[in-house]
Amino acid sequence: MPEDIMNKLEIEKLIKNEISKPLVTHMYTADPSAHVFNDKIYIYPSHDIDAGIVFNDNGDHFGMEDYHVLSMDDIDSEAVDNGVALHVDDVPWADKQMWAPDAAYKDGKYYFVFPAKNKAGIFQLGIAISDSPTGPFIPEAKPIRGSYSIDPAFFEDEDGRYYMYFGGIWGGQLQKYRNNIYRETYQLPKPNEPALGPIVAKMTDDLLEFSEEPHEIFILDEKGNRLLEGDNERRFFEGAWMHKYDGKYYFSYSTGDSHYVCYGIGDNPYGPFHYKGRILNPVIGWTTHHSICQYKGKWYLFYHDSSLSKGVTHLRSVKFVELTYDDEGLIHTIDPYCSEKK
Ligand code: FUB
Repeated sequence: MPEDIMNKLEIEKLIKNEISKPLVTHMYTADPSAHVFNDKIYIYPSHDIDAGIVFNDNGDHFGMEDYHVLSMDDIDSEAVDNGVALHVDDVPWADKQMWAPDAAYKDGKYYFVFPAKNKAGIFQLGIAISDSPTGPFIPEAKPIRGSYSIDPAFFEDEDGRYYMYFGGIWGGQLQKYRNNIYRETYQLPKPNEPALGPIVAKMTDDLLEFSEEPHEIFILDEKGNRLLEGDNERRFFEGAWMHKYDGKYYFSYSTGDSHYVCYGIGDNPYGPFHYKGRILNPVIGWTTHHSICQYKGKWYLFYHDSSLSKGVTHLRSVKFVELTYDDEGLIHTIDPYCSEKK
């Protein structure tokens, strides 16, 4: 729901019916990646600021400079801001735009992963490590070799293997790559051509590198064909997330310019994933971004909207709501401004 088609009155009306409140209100937060570590909930969000850059389709107005980790002792506890966990000035290779991050735990260490533009203006993904889930995180000197684009998300499978999902089109630069190679001349496919898929790679045991060439993921329609670029209410745009439910792999993502969070189901971490529907209807603001996590036997959707800033696209707030499945394992669509589930 772009800013320009929503007036202030419409925004106020939606806010009155919002199904959840911002987790914190003393700063703007977005792109929440939620995890349970040591029975507590940790949320790894972007830290939105007003960098004074006007809205454009390249996302230059998302000029974030640092990260804070939020934590909650229980699902109904207040969220605590644990201060600056990583700043762009401390990352030798990064120049600007600290976008949607994630984190994973392995062998006593916490691995924070984040995208940022390097000095040449190209997005890459970096890792930073800490003994604590809240940081501060010490960044590696270089980005992950062979990494590109935005929105990295870790996934630990039940066999203990870790994967990383990433990618985003438009400002996320994924359209500039084919088979992991960058070319300035590469563009988005035509509307009647298959859309670009998100990317996945298995990680090395130390979680610092890809252990294989990254693969493109295919999301298929009901006939088994790849979703087309012109199918912008269903095709992948950015914000990849993976979770497992009842033995199946659920790949979820944002459709960007049509503002949905959607998902597909597959039999393994590489897909293909069969498109199943919408998880979240459009929120106030242009972007939508989510994560899904299980806590004490229930599932939760973490997401953001621009309610606190009354619709300012780049000033968002992290929220959460319970997520439920039907008997077939399909996710009930959530309307963020009406508590009734469909
Ligand atoms: O926060 C900057 C960008 O906006 C993220 O990387 C995207 O997923 C979108 O939420």
